[in-house]
Amino acid sequence: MSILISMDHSFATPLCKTIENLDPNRRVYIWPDVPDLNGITYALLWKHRYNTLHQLPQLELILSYGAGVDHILSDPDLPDCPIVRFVDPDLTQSMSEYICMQVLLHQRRFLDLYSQQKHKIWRSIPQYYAKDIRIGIMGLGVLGKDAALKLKALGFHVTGWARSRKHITGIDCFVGASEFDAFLGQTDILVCLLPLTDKTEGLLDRQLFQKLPRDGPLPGPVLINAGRGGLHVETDIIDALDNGTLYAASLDVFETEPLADSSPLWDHPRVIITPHNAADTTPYSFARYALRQITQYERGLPLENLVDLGRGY
Ligand code: NDP
Ligand code: OXD
Repeated sequence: MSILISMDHSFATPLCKTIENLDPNRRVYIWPDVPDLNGITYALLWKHRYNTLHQLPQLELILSYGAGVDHILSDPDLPDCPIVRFVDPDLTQSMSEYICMQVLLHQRRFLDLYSQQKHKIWRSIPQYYAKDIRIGIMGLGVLGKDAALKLKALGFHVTGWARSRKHITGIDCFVGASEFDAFLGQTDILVCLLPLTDKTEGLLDRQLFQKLPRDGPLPGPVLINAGRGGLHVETDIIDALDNGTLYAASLDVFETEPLADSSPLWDHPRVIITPHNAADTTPYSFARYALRQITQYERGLPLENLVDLGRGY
């Protein structure tokens, strides 16, 4: 009943130590240093090396070190076993902090104010009340719902969009393709917290940006993407920023990570870039979570946060 950790060593080493401290009887190995591949029952994965999992004939359970599982599901050699993704209150709080921070920066026109500061310009820029800014959140799962409620508490007008109907007090919820345009049509700041699946890939493109209204209080629509880079089309974002279809963007995730030095996004005056760390998993919180899931599994109890392979998230 040994555990394999397959991810970058900067995460794997502290994770391994933490699991060993929490459960000294558990054997834990870091790929590829595994003496007996037949003894591995559990795999903890983050961007693992593809086409290696078939070497683990006794593998029974996969745990994703992240909330997103696209990095696992795109392995062409995925074994037929349950996959549990990471859900954690601290991760959720971190994401909501990031989303609220980005929304507030754009609501208060921080990019323009900071640009003025760099040129020693003392000039008032119009400020608008939160209640007059419409935030639309794509994805009302664990992260999207929490961000929606926190933005609502800050006073924003918040709507959300998901695959299935949601009932969240104070949030107008839209569902599916049939209500997508109505949702976009009343969104000044678009926040994306969707998973990357075959249905969501490339969704944030020029056609979508053109559906965002231009009559809000801000100089134009704003995009905040903290889901996955595969959800957006970077050339379309740059064009939309340059031709005024979008006013500004905050991006935590990119088509290719790390973002290439040559990307024009780096130097764009109305883009805020963060290096995919809106909400980081910590080895301590993940070790506790993984051991809890494994213990439940060994006791025959239900696993939490199982991935639906059909839906892809
Ligand atoms: P959940 O699975 O809890 O929520 C996903 C939401 O997206 C659900 O509301 C789901 O709808 C909706 N959704 C999925 N597919 C569609 C679709 N085709 N059309 C409309 N809605 C859809 O995930 P989390 O909230 O926990 O995480 C979301 C994503 O955030 C992760 O997959 C990951 O990619 C990203 N992430 C990024 C981090 C970062 O640091 N940048 C950190 C953590 C996560 P329904 O509720 O109806 O199923
Ligand atoms: C995640 C992430 O999916 O950090 O948890 O991107």
